Amino acid sequence: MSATLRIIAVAVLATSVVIVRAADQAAPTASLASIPRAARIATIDIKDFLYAPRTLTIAAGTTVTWRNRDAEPHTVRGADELIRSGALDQDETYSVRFDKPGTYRYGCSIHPQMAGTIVVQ
Ligand SMILES: [Cu+2]
Repeated sequence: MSATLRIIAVAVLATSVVIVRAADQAAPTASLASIPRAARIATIDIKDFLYAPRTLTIAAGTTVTWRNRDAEPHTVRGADELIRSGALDQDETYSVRFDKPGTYRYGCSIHPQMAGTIVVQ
């Protein structure tokens, strides 16, 4: 390969790397609408008798999973059947998919001081 060809080959390779990097960086700015429904997930930890985060804002279609990190059992109960877990022992989970926009308040039926809110946009 001549010196000129070698320089051209290196230039083409370098350009390819730049294009791939630009595509990678564009991904995080994708709008919510372009994310497949199946990919919309969120997690709430139950720890130290608190739901964390206490208020969670999500897009419609998101599945929320609560995980009990405490040794004590907890529940996740809303005003109706949509949010109605049984007692969750340590490391047990409970999931609900939220399809309708609105504000959903819930709490623990065992410990009335525990409260959380899901805002579905
Ligand atoms: Cu509880």
